[in-house]
Amino acid sequence: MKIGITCYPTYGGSGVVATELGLALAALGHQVHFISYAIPHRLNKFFENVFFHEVELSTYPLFEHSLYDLALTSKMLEVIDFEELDLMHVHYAIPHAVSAYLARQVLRRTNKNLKFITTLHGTDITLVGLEPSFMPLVKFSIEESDGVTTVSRFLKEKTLTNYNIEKDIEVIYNFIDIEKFKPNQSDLFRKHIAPNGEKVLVHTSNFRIVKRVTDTIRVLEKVKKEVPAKLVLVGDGPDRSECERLARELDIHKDVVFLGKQDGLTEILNAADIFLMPSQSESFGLSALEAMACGVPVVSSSVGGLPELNIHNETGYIAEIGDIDRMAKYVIELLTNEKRYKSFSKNSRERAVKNFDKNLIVPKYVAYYEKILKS
Ligand code: GMT
Repeated sequence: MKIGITCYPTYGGSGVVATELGLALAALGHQVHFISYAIPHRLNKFFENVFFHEVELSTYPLFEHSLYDLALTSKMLEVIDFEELDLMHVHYAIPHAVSAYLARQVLRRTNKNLKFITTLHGTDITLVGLEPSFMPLVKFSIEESDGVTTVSRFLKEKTLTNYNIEKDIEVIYNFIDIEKFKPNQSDLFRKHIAPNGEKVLVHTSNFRIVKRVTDTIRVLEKVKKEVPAKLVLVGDGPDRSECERLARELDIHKDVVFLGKQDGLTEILNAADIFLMPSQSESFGLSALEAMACGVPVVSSSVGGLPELNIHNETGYIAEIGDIDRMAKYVIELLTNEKRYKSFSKNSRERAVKNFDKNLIVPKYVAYYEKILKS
């Protein structure tokens, strides 16, 4: 197949999933054309069957705000025409599904048929999509998509109920490269971060308020009263300054390591004992899956799709949003019970391998593409 993929290229898990999916499809022999305003950051070298088309934004004195949605539509039309795409697969509803819809309508004028599939990832449904100015368009573009997938059962339910939609939605879970994200014995990074044998808690995110990163610092404060521990925070975003401030206020800043944005995630995860995900909203939790694949148990909140990923008392623990005491209690319990820790660590890796391996999930997308193309 010749597939066009549009995603947010530089920010967040939806872009990671879209890029890894495109690369996996290309490795299977499909031709993949990424269409976006910047090159997705995991497309950092030459890959056979992968092409990138940059959406250029024209400036004109009248256009005080950039017309990205329209420029994206035009670029889609150009690529669909020149490259004879079979299908567009857009990730994140706003504005990508709307642009794909527009492209399809334009093509209908010339009797050309284009199918487009929308994958919903999270806040496009649970947060920003609900804003009154976006809601009608999100509903419309979902209803008009030839196929719709969500990354969890939770997100499917939310889509149907929040937008009052009646449509077949396919749940296709996020996936992981289990050969890349795997346990390894190298302890170089751990020695650097925790030179005195402290336990290591890790959190990675884009530091948006919705991630509740400050909770990880409050959890560390409580854990440290029982077990010597460090907290490694990976990523950057709006809430980082508040986190830095809080670590100082609680006088634990020497034990909180802010690494900023990092590419070498597997080394960091392999130095971790526990992964923390205290989010206020999380449709799936891709970074928790990355940790699990490295054999790191997860202590998370109970929101959204997290219980579909992190199984309470098996791969980690789940607590109510903001219940710092309980999260800290769970962390201490795991860090002080070696037998339980080992079994949770093994279960985490096994769950990632059995349920979320790229080689299991990518064929589900291929089968879905074929189904939609035939419909
Ligand atoms: O919806 C978002 O906040 C953006 C999106 C992203 O680009 O990071 O995140 C969502 O998609 C990820 C990949 O499918 C999921 O793993 C995240 O759980 C989800 N984020 C939220 O639901 C907050």
